[in-house]
Amino acid sequence: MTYRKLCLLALVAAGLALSACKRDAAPAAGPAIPEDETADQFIARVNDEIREMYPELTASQWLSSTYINDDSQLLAAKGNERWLTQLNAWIDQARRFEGQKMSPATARAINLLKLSTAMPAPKDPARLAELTRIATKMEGMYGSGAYCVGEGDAERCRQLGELEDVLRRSRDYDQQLDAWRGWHSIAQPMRNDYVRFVELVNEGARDMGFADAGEMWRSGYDMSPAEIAAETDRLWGQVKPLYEQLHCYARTRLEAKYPDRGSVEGLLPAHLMGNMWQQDWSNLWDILEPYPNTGSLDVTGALEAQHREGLDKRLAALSGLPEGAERVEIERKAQVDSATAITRRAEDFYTSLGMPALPKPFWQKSMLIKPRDREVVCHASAWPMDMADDVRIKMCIEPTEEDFTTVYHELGHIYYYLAYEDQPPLFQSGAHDGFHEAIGDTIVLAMTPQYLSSIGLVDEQQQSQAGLINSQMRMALAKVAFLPFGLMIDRWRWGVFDGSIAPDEYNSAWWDLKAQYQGVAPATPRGEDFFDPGAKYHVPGNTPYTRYFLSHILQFQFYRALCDASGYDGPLYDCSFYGDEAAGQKFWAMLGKGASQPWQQTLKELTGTETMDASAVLEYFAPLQDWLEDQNEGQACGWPAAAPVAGAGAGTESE
Ligand code: X8Z
Ligand code: ZN
Repeated sequence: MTYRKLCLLALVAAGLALSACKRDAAPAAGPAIPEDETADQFIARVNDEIREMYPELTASQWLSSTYINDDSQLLAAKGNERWLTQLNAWIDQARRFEGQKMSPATARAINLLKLSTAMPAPKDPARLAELTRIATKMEGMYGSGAYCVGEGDAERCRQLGELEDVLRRSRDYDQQLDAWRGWHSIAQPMRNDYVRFVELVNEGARDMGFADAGEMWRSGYDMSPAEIAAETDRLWGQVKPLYEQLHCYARTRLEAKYPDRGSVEGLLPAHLMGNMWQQDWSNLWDILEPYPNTGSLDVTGALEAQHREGLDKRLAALSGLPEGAERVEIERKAQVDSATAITRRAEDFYTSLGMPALPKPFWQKSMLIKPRDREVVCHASAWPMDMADDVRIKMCIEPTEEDFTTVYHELGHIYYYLAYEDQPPLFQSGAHDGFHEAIGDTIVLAMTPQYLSSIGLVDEQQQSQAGLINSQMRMALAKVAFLPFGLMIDRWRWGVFDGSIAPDEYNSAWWDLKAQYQGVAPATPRGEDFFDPGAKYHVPGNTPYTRYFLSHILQFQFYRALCDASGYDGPLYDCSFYGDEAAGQKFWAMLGKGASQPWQQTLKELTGTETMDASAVLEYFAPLQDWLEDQNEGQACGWPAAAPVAGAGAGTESE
């Protein structure tokens, strides 16, 4: 597997650490290297060594993400240190073969080896160790971050989940602002660490022959770094008009809901979008639903009702109502029941396509709910622990639509791992990282209102224009709203890595990009005493983000191809291939290829084309786009491209 890809699963976050296979040998010197080995033999040896080291690495990472404390962090940092040292040694050894004849598969594997971490480490051992300590520390700070108010006995602390609940449910302007600012305060102390982190990964990238870490990230796409950057611009150009219509519609509705403060000089106020990062606007359904009372699509309401029913059943089975610790115990059990039922439901979609049931270790070892007694990184991830059947997810599942679809997303990663487990380790990753992110989301697109009603989550749907627009809006709030966010995070990091964004401009550049791409602004000043990028998991977790932008284009291409494979012949948005084994076989065949060939070839085998293309996105949302254009008629759509001065950059207000 390429470790880079694992990050999507959280490991990359820490830079994927492998432990040394010989405990008592200094990994840099390592076991004796056969002097006369060929390039093919070298890659075979590296693959063997990875297989052997891997479980120890993932175990230390899993432990530190599911039980954050000083000890687990020490072990995770050390594990990473050993792995990155070993990786540097392998990359050094590979230099012997430069310019030599070798099989295309071996050349590909050597290239993947060089790109296998998102956290290139300096050769200098002290600075390498410093890097792994900082990375582990930042992820721990994010996982255990809490916003506290009051003092002494009156102190009340809330973590991300509770603060997100406020944005999800409250429509009180000030409560939302307080929750949004509260969460962002946890990132302020990360700023200096992040500055140092950037220096260290850049040194590592340069040691490997790249200009900087951003160029290294852009080198993993079977095309030049400049070409993939241009591809993302091209794809954004295709979907931008659709996003602008959605933005315009949302702004009009927000301005009506919050008179005089529903927008910030034409931009959407960051704290009012129902989501901490404004990447998914689904929670604003109450404000943005096009046709209220037209067949309910309230999946969260249905999941909550199922959860309450489960709890009531457990309580009814007891004699008398439990109190105190006993009551808490019952509530925990009901929470596990609900999370397990959601995960079983997602598994059922995959098995309906002919894919295997999830292996036993998945059910024994996954973390499905937030533990009460320790700090964990709640951000969802999927883990291949041993390159075989020990696959797990780590989530803090709540009965909400967002978590429901995230479980389907995570199982996409899990089924990818299972499908490519027979590939050599260096090919055990996605065709590119956007592919890995797109698998589960392709399934989410197939979760049509008809599918949701077939599993009892929404009422039977009447066919009508209003119902169609409602269901398109539901999908657009998740998928279209995401697109500019998927792009701007790495626009910021590419700039940070190449030095065009200096440390004393981190926050202002962040809000300029938020304004430019998303048309979003903070309602109160966010000067350089803040470090708002650090409040998004993937920044302290060091997970590249362009993958999600690409995934949000690719998943529509995959979806269209699988609909075609199932023999479907209607409007794209109405297709569900649930239960279709022909579609399943085609999908599984693609997953099984892993990274063994250029992604263009893999894409061609599934979709018939070698290019990423947003035409399927536009085809899918054509009815909504027409409707939005109608709704927005007469409005001055669009927004100023820079952050308003009052909103970002200039202010120095602190909390
Ligand atoms: O991080 C994730 C997944 C794990 S790979 C939960 N996602 C991005 C995010 O939450 O920011 C999925 C969509 C975008
Ligand atoms: Zn993912």
